[in-house]
Amino acid sequence: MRVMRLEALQKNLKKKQFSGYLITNLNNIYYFTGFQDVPGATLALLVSMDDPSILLTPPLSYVAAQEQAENCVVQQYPERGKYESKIKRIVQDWKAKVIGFDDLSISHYLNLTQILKPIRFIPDQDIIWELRRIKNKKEIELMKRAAELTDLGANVGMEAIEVGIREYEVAAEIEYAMRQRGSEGTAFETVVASGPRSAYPHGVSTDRILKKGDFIVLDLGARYKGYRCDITRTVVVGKPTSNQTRILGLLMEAQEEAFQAIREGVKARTVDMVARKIIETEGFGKQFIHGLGHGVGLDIHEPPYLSSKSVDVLERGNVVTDEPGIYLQMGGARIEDTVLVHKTEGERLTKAHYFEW
Ligand SMILES: [Mn+2]
Repeated sequence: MRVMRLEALQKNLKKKQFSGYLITNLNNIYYFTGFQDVPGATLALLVSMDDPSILLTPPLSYVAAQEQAENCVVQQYPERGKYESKIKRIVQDWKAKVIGFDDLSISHYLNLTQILKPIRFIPDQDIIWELRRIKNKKEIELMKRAAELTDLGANVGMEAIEVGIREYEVAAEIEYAMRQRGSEGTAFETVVASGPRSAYPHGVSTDRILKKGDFIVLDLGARYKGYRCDITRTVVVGKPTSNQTRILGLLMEAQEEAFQAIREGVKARTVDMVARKIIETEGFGKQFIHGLGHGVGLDIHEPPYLSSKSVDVLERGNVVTDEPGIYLQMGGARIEDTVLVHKTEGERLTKAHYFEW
């Protein structure tokens, strides 16, 4: 399976007339080799047209990479300063003119350009996203497991909510429950945003104490074998006001209508527009301050993007979020599910119930 990915990448390189490609993004390295290193590790996967690919690792990662990485030869660089000179030696063997890359830091880019003159380094991530945005059967299985763990976290979070406890206590309950069943940490920083803080779309969690009448936005996700998931539920502590009921009802309608529009071949911006129109008609257009959704996979935000400016078209095997939100001074609300795109419909991977009010 991963061999096929590498071959597909090489085909794309040929089309774009690159002599080779330099991968440093750890999720991309995992995607092509099956080897997942710790965040912050400095690795490089060098993919050429003809020679076997080479995975370059620091000594700390070398043994694990040798055991786990498929479809490549693993080599180590002895110390931090030797990383670029090792890349230089490999690339010179390719007799390359133009090399594509996914994610070089500016300093690595400048150094490599300098020491490998006249070879040109060209950033091109599309070449990889073209592959990664379509999930295969195995990836979908992993994402469904991540979704089950995410649902569990959402349910535990909703049940934990009560007057008098702090946001971080709810976050801790959510994360413990997911981790205890096999989530690798979280897909992203857990959001428990209450009262006025619910107006921050990425409000993480603080020591604020939950009060009666607060909107509470729970935005969370699990991670399983590298694959992430994303869910948001908004609940009210105690009895909601008619205004809160109205906003939550409107979001549910917008989210459901957009969900019904999801299928292969539909423009991502059309799906965004379906939800946006419903919210605009009720006068909250200006308070829906972000795009409707984003792709999810090894990254929590990845192509395709569902927004009014997106040029993406949905394809079978995309996994995207559907998450309209309304953010008012008094507090905000958002409802989100992660959805798998099929030929004629979408499939909600997250299924945690909506709070009843
Ligand atoms: Mn999201």
